[in-house]
Amino acid sequence: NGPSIAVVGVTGAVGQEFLSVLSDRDFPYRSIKMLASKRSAGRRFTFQDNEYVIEELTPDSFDGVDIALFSAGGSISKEFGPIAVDRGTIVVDNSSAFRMDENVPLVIPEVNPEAMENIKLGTGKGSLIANPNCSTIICLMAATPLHRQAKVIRMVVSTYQAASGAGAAAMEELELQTREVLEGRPPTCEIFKQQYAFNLFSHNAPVLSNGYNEEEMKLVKETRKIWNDKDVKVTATCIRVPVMRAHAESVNLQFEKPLDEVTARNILKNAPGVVVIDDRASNHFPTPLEVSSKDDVAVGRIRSDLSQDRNKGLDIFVCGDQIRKGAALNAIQIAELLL
Ligand code: 11C
Repeated sequence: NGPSIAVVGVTGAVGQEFLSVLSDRDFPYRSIKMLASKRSAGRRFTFQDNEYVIEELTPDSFDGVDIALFSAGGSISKEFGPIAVDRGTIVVDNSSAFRMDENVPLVIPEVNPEAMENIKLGTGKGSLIANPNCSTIICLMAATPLHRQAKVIRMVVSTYQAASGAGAAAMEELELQTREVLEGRPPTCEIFKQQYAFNLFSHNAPVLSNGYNEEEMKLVKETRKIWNDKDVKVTATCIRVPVMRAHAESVNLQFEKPLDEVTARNILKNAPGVVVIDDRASNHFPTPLEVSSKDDVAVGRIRSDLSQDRNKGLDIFVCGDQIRKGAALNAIQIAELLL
Protein backbone atom coordinates (compact mmCIF):
# COMPACT_ATOMS: atom_id res chain seq x y z
CA ASN A 1 0.00 0.00 0.00
CA GLY A 2 0.99 3.66 -0.34
CA PRO A 3 2.15 5.67 -3.35
CA SER A 4 4.50 4.48 -6.08
CA ILE A 5 7.75 6.33 -5.71
CA ALA A 6 10.92 6.91 -7.67
CA VAL A 7 14.35 7.93 -6.43
CA VAL A 8 16.22 9.97 -9.04
CA GLY A 9 19.98 9.98 -8.42
CA VAL A 10 19.90 6.88 -6.26
CA THR A 11 23.67 6.32 -6.41
CA GLY A 12 24.56 9.72 -4.91
CA ALA A 13 25.11 10.57 -1.24
CA VAL A 14 21.61 12.06 -0.89
CA GLY A 15 20.06 9.31 -3.07
CA GLN A 16 21.43 6.66 -0.72
CA GLU A 17 20.23 8.65 2.27
CA PHE A 18 16.72 8.79 0.77
CA LEU A 19 16.68 4.99 1.03
CA SER A 20 17.92 4.98 4.64
CA VAL A 21 15.32 7.55 5.68
CA LEU A 22 12.48 5.75 3.85
CA SER A 23 13.46 2.61 5.74
CA ASP A 24 13.96 4.28 9.13
CA ARG A 25 10.59 6.01 8.96
CA ASP A 26 8.68 3.01 7.53
CA PHE A 27 7.52 5.21 4.69
CA PRO A 28 4.68 3.30 3.00
CA TYR A 29 4.98 2.65 -0.73
CA ARG A 30 3.59 0.12 -3.16
CA SER A 31 6.54 0.24 -5.53
CA ILE A 32 9.85 2.04 -5.80
CA LYS A 33 11.97 2.75 -8.89
CA MET A 34 15.69 3.27 -8.54
CA LEU A 35 16.79 5.75 -11.23
CA ALA A 36 20.23 7.02 -12.16
CA SER A 37 22.37 7.86 -15.18
CA LYS A 38 23.14 5.38 -17.94
CA ARG A 39 26.53 4.76 -16.29
CA SER A 40 24.95 3.16 -13.22
CA ALA A 41 22.03 1.45 -15.00
CA GLY A 42 21.98 -2.32 -14.58
CA ARG A 43 23.63 -2.35 -11.16
CA ARG A 44 21.79 -4.49 -8.64
CA PHE A 45 21.33 -4.00 -4.92
CA THR A 46 19.10 -5.10 -2.09
CA PHE A 47 16.82 -2.69 -0.26
CA GLN A 48 14.39 -3.78 2.45
CA ASP A 49 14.87 -7.45 1.48
CA ASN A 50 14.04 -6.90 -2.19
CA GLU A 51 16.48 -6.88 -5.06
CA TYR A 52 16.43 -3.83 -7.33
CA VAL A 53 18.08 -3.06 -10.65
CA ILE A 54 19.05 0.57 -11.21
CA GLU A 55 17.22 1.88 -14.28
CA GLU A 56 18.42 4.60 -16.60
CA LEU A 57 16.47 7.85 -16.12
CA THR A 58 14.31 8.53 -19.20
CA PRO A 59 11.05 10.46 -19.74
CA ASP A 60 9.12 7.18 -19.52
CA SER A 61 10.56 6.51 -16.07
CA PHE A 62 7.73 8.52 -14.52
CA ASP A 63 4.75 6.68 -15.98
CA GLY A 64 2.65 5.58 -13.01
CA VAL A 65 4.94 7.25 -10.44
CA ASP A 66 3.09 9.25 -7.75
CA ILE A 67 6.06 10.84 -5.96
CA ALA A 68 9.61 11.31 -7.30
CA LEU A 69 12.46 12.28 -4.99
CA PHE A 70 15.08 14.08 -7.09
CA SER A 71 18.72 14.56 -6.12
CA ALA A 72 20.78 14.34 -9.27
CA GLY A 73 21.86 17.96 -9.71
CA GLY A 74 20.16 21.05 -11.08
CA SER A 75 20.45 20.23 -14.78
CA ILE A 76 18.78 16.81 -14.39
CA SER A 77 16.02 18.45 -12.32
CA LYS A 78 15.52 21.15 -14.97
CA GLU A 79 15.33 18.56 -17.75
CA PHE A 80 13.31 15.80 -16.09
CA GLY A 81 11.33 17.65 -13.36
CA PRO A 82 8.83 19.19 -15.80
CA ILE A 83 8.57 15.89 -17.73
CA ALA A 84 7.67 14.08 -14.51
CA VAL A 85 5.10 16.76 -13.63
CA ASP A 86 3.51 16.39 -17.09
CA ARG A 87 3.11 12.70 -16.39
CA GLY A 88 1.23 13.41 -13.16
CA THR A 89 4.10 12.94 -10.70
CA ILE A 90 4.64 15.12 -7.62
CA VAL A 91 8.36 15.94 -7.66
CA VAL A 92 10.22 16.78 -4.44
CA ASP A 93 13.38 18.35 -5.78
CA ASN A 94 16.55 18.70 -3.75
CA SER A 95 18.34 20.94 -6.27
CA SER A 96 18.28 24.72 -6.53
CA ALA A 97 16.63 24.58 -9.99
CA PHE A 98 13.10 25.64 -8.98
CA ARG A 99 13.50 27.05 -5.47
CA MET A 100 12.94 30.66 -6.37
CA ASP A 101 10.15 29.96 -8.89
CA GLU A 102 7.13 31.72 -7.41
CA ASN A 103 4.84 28.84 -8.39
CA VAL A 104 6.96 26.27 -6.59
CA PRO A 105 6.59 25.92 -2.82
CA LEU A 106 9.88 25.90 -0.91
CA VAL A 107 9.17 23.87 2.19
CA ILE A 108 10.60 22.95 5.58
CA PRO A 109 7.79 20.87 7.10
CA GLU A 110 8.31 22.22 10.65
CA VAL A 111 8.35 25.80 9.32
CA ASN A 112 5.94 26.37 6.42
CA PRO A 113 3.89 23.26 5.60
CA GLU A 114 1.02 25.56 4.54
CA ALA A 115 3.01 26.53 1.43
CA MET A 116 2.18 23.14 -0.14
CA GLU A 117 -1.41 22.79 1.05
CA ASN A 118 -2.80 22.98 -2.50
CA ILE A 119 -0.75 20.03 -3.67
CA LYS A 120 -2.64 16.77 -3.27
CA LEU A 121 -1.69 13.20 -3.94
CA GLY A 122 -4.09 11.01 -5.91
CA THR A 123 -5.53 13.71 -8.15
CA GLY A 124 -3.34 12.72 -11.10
CA LYS A 125 -2.01 16.28 -11.23
CA GLY A 126 1.76 16.62 -11.14
CA SER A 127 3.54 19.37 -9.18
CA LEU A 128 6.95 20.53 -8.09
CA ILE A 129 7.94 21.11 -4.48
CA ALA A 130 11.45 22.36 -3.72
CA ASN A 131 13.64 21.32 -0.83
CA PRO A 132 15.60 24.35 0.46
CA ASN A 133 19.38 24.52 0.55
CA CYS A 134 20.87 22.61 3.50
CA SER A 135 22.30 25.72 5.19
CA THR A 136 18.90 27.41 5.02
CA ILE A 137 17.07 24.39 6.45
CA ILE A 138 19.51 24.01 9.36
CA CYS A 139 19.46 27.73 10.15
CA LEU A 140 15.69 28.15 9.95
CA MET A 141 14.93 25.06 12.05
CA ALA A 142 16.39 27.02 14.97
CA ALA A 143 15.60 30.60 13.96
CA THR A 144 11.92 30.09 13.06
CA PRO A 145 10.53 29.29 16.54
CA LEU A 146 12.26 32.47 17.77
CA HIS A 147 11.01 34.43 14.76
CA ARG A 148 7.44 33.35 15.54
CA GLN A 149 7.79 34.68 19.06
CA ALA A 150 9.68 37.94 18.52
CA LYS A 151 9.90 38.55 14.73
CA VAL A 152 13.41 38.51 13.35
CA ILE A 153 14.20 41.74 11.53
CA ARG A 154 17.87 40.97 10.79
CA MET A 155 19.89 37.78 10.73
CA VAL A 156 23.67 37.39 10.35
CA VAL A 157 24.77 33.86 9.50
CA SER A 158 28.31 32.44 9.41
CA THR A 159 28.55 28.85 8.26
CA TYR A 160 31.07 26.07 8.76
CA GLN A 161 30.04 23.65 6.01
CA ALA A 162 30.90 20.00 5.64
CA ALA A 163 32.31 18.11 2.66
CA SER A 164 29.01 16.29 2.03
CA GLY A 165 27.46 19.50 0.69
CA ALA A 166 29.74 19.12 -2.31
CA GLY A 167 28.83 15.44 -2.77
CA ALA A 168 30.27 12.01 -2.12
CA ALA A 169 33.41 12.74 -4.19
CA ALA A 170 34.29 15.68 -1.91
CA MET A 171 33.92 13.45 1.15
CA GLU A 172 36.30 10.95 -0.47
CA GLU A 173 38.74 13.73 -1.31
CA LEU A 174 38.78 14.95 2.30
CA GLU A 175 39.58 11.45 3.51
CA LEU A 176 42.25 10.92 0.88
CA GLN A 177 43.88 14.31 1.51
CA THR A 178 43.96 13.70 5.26
CA ARG A 179 45.93 10.48 4.68
CA GLU A 180 48.19 12.15 2.12
CA VAL A 181 49.04 15.12 4.35
CA LEU A 182 49.72 12.89 7.37
CA GLU A 183 52.01 10.77 5.22
CA GLY A 184 53.83 13.88 3.95
CA ARG A 185 52.55 13.50 0.38
CA PRO A 186 51.09 16.36 -1.71
CA PRO A 187 47.27 16.44 -1.40
CA THR A 188 45.12 15.48 -4.38
CA CYS A 189 43.01 18.56 -5.25
CA GLU A 190 40.40 17.48 -7.78
CA ILE A 191 37.07 18.55 -6.31
CA PHE A 192 38.36 21.72 -4.66
CA LYS A 193 41.15 23.91 -6.04
CA GLN A 194 42.98 24.08 -2.74
CA GLN A 195 44.03 21.85 0.12
CA TYR A 196 40.97 20.91 2.17
CA ALA A 197 42.40 18.68 4.89
CA PHE A 198 43.72 20.72 7.87
CA ASN A 199 42.42 23.90 6.20
CA LEU A 200 39.23 25.86 5.56
CA PHE A 201 38.19 28.21 2.77
CA SER A 202 35.40 30.38 1.44
CA HIS A 203 32.55 28.24 0.05
CA ASN A 204 33.25 26.93 -3.44
CA ALA A 205 30.02 28.30 -4.98
CA PRO A 206 30.57 30.95 -7.68
CA VAL A 207 31.12 34.50 -6.40
CA LEU A 208 28.63 37.01 -7.78
CA SER A 209 29.10 40.66 -8.80
CA ASN A 210 27.90 41.85 -5.36
CA GLY A 211 30.76 39.96 -3.69
CA TYR A 212 28.52 37.33 -2.13
CA ASN A 213 28.77 33.74 -3.30
CA GLU A 214 25.73 31.78 -4.48
CA GLU A 215 25.54 29.78 -1.26
CA GLU A 216 25.29 33.00 0.77
CA MET A 217 22.61 34.43 -1.51
CA LYS A 218 20.58 31.22 -1.11
CA LEU A 219 20.40 31.92 2.63
CA VAL A 220 19.23 35.47 1.91
CA LYS A 221 16.62 34.67 -0.74
CA GLU A 222 15.32 31.35 0.56
CA THR A 223 14.77 32.75 4.08
CA ARG A 224 12.62 35.55 2.66
CA LYS A 225 10.57 33.08 0.62
CA ILE A 226 10.12 30.50 3.39
CA TRP A 227 9.17 33.12 5.99
CA ASN A 228 7.07 34.92 3.40
CA ASP A 229 8.78 38.11 4.54
CA LYS A 230 10.43 40.15 1.81
CA ASP A 231 11.72 42.69 4.34
CA VAL A 232 13.77 40.46 6.64
CA LYS A 233 17.42 41.48 6.39
CA VAL A 234 19.82 38.56 6.02
CA THR A 235 23.56 38.51 5.43
CA ALA A 236 25.82 35.46 5.37
CA THR A 237 29.40 34.29 5.09
CA CYS A 238 29.73 30.66 4.03
CA ILE A 239 32.90 28.68 4.73
CA ARG A 240 33.85 25.10 3.87
CA VAL A 241 35.50 23.29 6.79
CA PRO A 242 37.12 19.83 6.87
CA VAL A 243 34.15 18.06 8.47
CA MET A 244 32.51 15.07 6.84
CA ARG A 245 28.71 15.43 6.88
CA ALA A 246 27.22 18.04 9.22
CA HIS A 247 27.07 21.79 8.88
CA ALA A 248 27.55 24.23 11.77
CA GLU A 249 26.24 27.81 11.73
CA SER A 250 26.67 30.80 13.97
CA VAL A 251 23.45 32.80 13.79
CA ASN A 252 22.96 36.29 15.17
CA LEU A 253 19.37 37.51 15.38
CA GLN A 254 17.86 40.94 15.85
CA PHE A 255 14.23 41.02 16.98
CA GLU A 256 11.38 43.48 16.65
CA LYS A 257 9.95 42.46 20.05
CA PRO A 258 12.01 41.66 23.17
CA LEU A 259 12.98 38.05 23.78
CA ASP A 260 15.13 37.12 26.78
CA GLU A 261 17.51 34.19 26.62
CA VAL A 262 15.61 32.02 29.16
CA THR A 263 12.43 32.27 27.12
CA ALA A 264 14.41 31.66 23.93
CA ARG A 265 15.96 28.50 25.40
CA ASN A 266 12.53 27.19 26.43
CA ILE A 267 11.09 27.91 23.01
CA LEU A 268 13.95 25.99 21.39
CA LYS A 269 13.58 23.07 23.84
CA ASN A 270 9.97 22.69 22.71
CA ALA A 271 10.60 23.19 19.00
CA PRO A 272 9.98 20.11 16.82
CA GLY A 273 13.11 18.67 15.23
CA VAL A 274 15.37 20.72 17.52
CA VAL A 275 17.46 19.57 20.46
CA VAL A 276 19.15 21.99 22.84
CA ILE A 277 22.77 21.25 23.85
CA ASP A 278 23.74 24.25 25.94
CA ASP A 279 25.78 23.23 28.95
CA ARG A 280 27.88 26.22 29.94
CA ALA A 281 29.31 24.59 33.07
CA SER A 282 31.01 21.81 31.13
CA ASN A 283 31.48 23.84 27.93
CA HIS A 284 29.41 21.33 26.00
CA PHE A 285 27.65 22.71 22.95
CA PRO A 286 26.59 21.25 19.56
CA THR A 287 29.25 19.69 17.35
CA PRO A 288 28.99 18.39 13.79
CA LEU A 289 30.04 14.92 14.95
CA GLU A 290 27.30 14.73 17.56
CA VAL A 291 24.57 15.45 15.02
CA SER A 292 26.00 13.28 12.22
CA SER A 293 23.42 10.78 10.97
CA LYS A 294 20.86 12.24 13.41
CA ASP A 295 17.51 13.75 12.50
CA ASP A 296 17.42 16.65 14.94
CA VAL A 297 19.18 19.97 14.54
CA ALA A 298 21.14 20.88 17.70
CA VAL A 299 21.24 24.41 19.13
CA GLY A 300 23.49 25.84 21.82
CA ARG A 301 25.50 28.92 22.85
CA ILE A 302 22.12 30.56 23.41
CA ARG A 303 22.88 34.01 24.76
CA SER A 304 21.57 37.56 24.60
CA ASP A 305 23.62 39.65 22.21
CA LEU A 306 25.21 42.29 24.42
CA SER A 307 25.86 44.56 21.43
CA GLN A 308 22.12 45.09 20.91
CA ASP A 309 19.36 46.79 22.92
CA ARG A 310 18.31 44.68 25.91
CA ASN A 311 16.61 41.44 24.80
CA LYS A 312 16.47 42.59 21.20
CA GLY A 313 19.23 40.30 19.99
CA LEU A 314 20.36 36.70 20.42
CA ASP A 315 23.36 34.61 19.39
CA ILE A 316 22.97 30.88 18.76
CA PHE A 317 25.15 28.10 17.36
CA VAL A 318 23.41 25.44 15.29
CA CYS A 319 24.56 22.06 13.92
CA GLY A 320 22.64 19.75 11.60
CA ASP A 321 23.37 16.73 9.47
CA GLN A 322 23.68 18.07 5.93
CA ILE A 323 22.69 14.87 4.14
CA ARG A 324 19.82 14.04 6.48
CA LYS A 325 17.81 17.08 7.69
CA GLY A 326 19.66 19.27 5.19
CA ALA A 327 18.50 17.11 2.28
CA ALA A 328 16.99 13.59 2.38
CA LEU A 329 15.01 13.74 5.62
CA ASN A 330 13.47 17.12 4.80
CA ALA A 331 12.41 15.82 1.35
CA ILE A 332 10.83 12.70 2.83
CA GLN A 333 9.03 14.73 5.50
CA ILE A 334 7.59 16.73 2.58
CA ALA A 335 6.47 13.45 0.98
CA GLU A 336 4.91 12.42 4.32
CA LEU A 337 2.84 15.62 4.31
CA LEU A 338 1.38 14.42 1.00
CA LEU A 339 0.27 11.06 2.40
C1 11C B 1 26.85 22.93 0.28
N1 11C B 1 24.58 23.73 0.35
O1 11C B 1 26.84 22.60 1.46
C2 11C B 1 25.60 23.24 -0.50
C3 11C B 1 25.23 22.11 -1.38
O2 11C B 1 21.71 24.39 -3.55
O3 11C B 1 21.34 22.37 -2.96
C4 11C B 1 23.84 22.10 -1.95
C5 11C B 1 23.59 23.14 -2.98
C6 11C B 1 22.12 23.30 -3.19
O4 11C B 1 27.88 23.01 -0.35
